Amino acid sequence: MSEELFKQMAQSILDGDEEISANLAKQALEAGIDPLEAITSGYMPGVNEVGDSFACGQAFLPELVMAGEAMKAAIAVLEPAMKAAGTQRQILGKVVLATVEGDIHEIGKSLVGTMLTSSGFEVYDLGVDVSTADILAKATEVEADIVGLSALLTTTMNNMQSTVQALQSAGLRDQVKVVIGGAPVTDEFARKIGADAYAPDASNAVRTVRQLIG
Ligand code: B1M
Repeated sequence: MSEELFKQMAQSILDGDEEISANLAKQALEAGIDPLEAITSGYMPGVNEVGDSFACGQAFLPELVMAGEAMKAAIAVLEPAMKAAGTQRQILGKVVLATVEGDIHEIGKSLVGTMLTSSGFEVYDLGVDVSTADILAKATEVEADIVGLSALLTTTMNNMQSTVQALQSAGLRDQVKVVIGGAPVTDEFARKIGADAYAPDASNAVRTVRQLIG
């Protein structure tokens, strides 16, 4: 049954249909399907297919926008269940999270934020297109344990390095660990720019942050 639902979820993203994607998310919750599983096995294949079609010129910006909106509508339904699943009451650490400057992709970053919140972290989500100066200011203000950076564009991933350097120059690098992620980012890139870790997806981000905080 979930296989059929997952196919319909992917199709709702391909069709850019917010109403159907949200309804399918409700059906998944009613059927007791894990919300993260619904995102990963249901909606993500759809969003990846739209991305691939866009890359080879078979889909255009409006389709990309509609797919993003349909994905957000589904996540809005699933999010409360993800947060409720977190039973942790004690704050495990403070995370300042942002999509780097020049980049407005928010869905993956927000998903990482939701998962971290539901796992017991205090998350300061600064949003998208956030400058290095703003990230540094917030990390200093809240005495962050972790700075989490997301980038979806090959052109903006380099802005992650300036944050690592700014933390270094401010003398905070020993206190604050940097975790990076997003489609074009790799483990090798994380090492190259001096970040502490790379996480390929939201659940790995939680695991990685837990390990870094010890
Ligand atoms: Co854009 N876009 N987009 N887009 N978009 C991509 C990224 C692209 C790969 C599509 C393609 O060509 N195949 C391509 C980038 C190519 C490249 O650089 N190599 C691209 C492009 C080119 C663009 C524009 C330049 C298009 C244009 O204007 N001509 C433009 C850029 C605007 C800008 O940022 N300045 C643009 C705009 C948009 C929309 C606004 C229309 C929309 C975003 C809507 C929104 O976020 N509100 C959009 C969308 C939807 C996509 C795709 C289709 C889907 C992204 C997404 O939301 N995925 C994307 C293609 C693709 O990814 N296959 C594409 C779902 C999300 C849950 O996954 O974000 O990967 P993701 O997050 C994952 C992991 O990566 C990881 O965990 C998440 C959950 O598992 N992760 C982290 C993410 N951040 C993390 C941080 C961590 C750890 C893990 O630690 C802190």
